[in-house]
Amino acid sequence: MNFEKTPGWLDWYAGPSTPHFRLPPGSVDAHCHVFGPGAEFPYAPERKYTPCDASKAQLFALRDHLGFARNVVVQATCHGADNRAMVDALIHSQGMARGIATVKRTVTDSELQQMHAAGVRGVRFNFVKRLVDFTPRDELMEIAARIAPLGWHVVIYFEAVDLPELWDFFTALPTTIVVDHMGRPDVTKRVDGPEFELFVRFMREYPNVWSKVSCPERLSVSGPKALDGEPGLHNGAYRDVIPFARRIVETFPERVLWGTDWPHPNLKDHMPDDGLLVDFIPHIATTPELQKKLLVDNPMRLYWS
Ligand code: 0GY
Repeated sequence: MNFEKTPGWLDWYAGPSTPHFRLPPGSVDAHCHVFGPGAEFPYAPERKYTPCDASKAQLFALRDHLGFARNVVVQATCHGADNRAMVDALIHSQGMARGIATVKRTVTDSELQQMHAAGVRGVRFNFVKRLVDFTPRDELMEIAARIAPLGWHVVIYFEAVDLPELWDFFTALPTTIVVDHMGRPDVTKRVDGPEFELFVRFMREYPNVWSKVSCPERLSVSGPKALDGEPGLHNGAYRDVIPFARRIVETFPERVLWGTDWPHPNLKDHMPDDGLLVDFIPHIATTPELQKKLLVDNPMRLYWS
């Protein structure tokens, strides 16, 4: 089947630079996706965008190029609840990838068991309205109760303004919770203002809540340009995101994860060079101890123990 990507959609960056920052041995890219290829794994009819293809082989080549050892492949909304492309990537990873699935309440126990055997360790609940249709909360709670006995967790994706309304649902979930991209803070607001304070409170009061401190390219308003106007992360690119990510890394060093978000769905202004994104890490995790927790110890504990 042939798919035309959504107009305005940028392709992922071919030929990423070699990072200057040397990742600690055994580092995990804990948030990335595979897209299709559409001819082999068709995109879901209910999808809100059609991506460019991004295969498992291309993901594994990027992993090796950047110096990561492992991946956590997160089911993207363009594949709906058809997890075949993600599971296929896990099966061909020689144990070096884990997965996060999207399931409906109709999923059978044997399907969950098969996904577990392939390396799936969680489900994703997406509340970003431009990406998915509404799913009733009781349906999601039922799914959470089904996956909890497997030792899986729930990954949640939402916008900061929606946290108050989602609070009661999130805090009732029976599993570990992993928040994508720090709950998408509005980085034009203060890092100690009420909106981000609520997110910090969420993590402080609920020790089962973890956060990915990923996606500066998605959250930034100052953008990829460094202070001297050149693209590059050594001199101020995505600088408006740094205080937010650093605060979370330093306050909750045992409950943070990092990922490239390759192949970067829905980016229309610029496509980041993944090598330069890796060079962003020491700006938000500023010591070797914090870097090892973020990139190795925490993801290994959550996904491989
Ligand atoms: C991300 C972010 C986005 C998309 C998805 O599953 C998806 O389609 O997660 C986004 O558009 O912000 O983490 O990949």
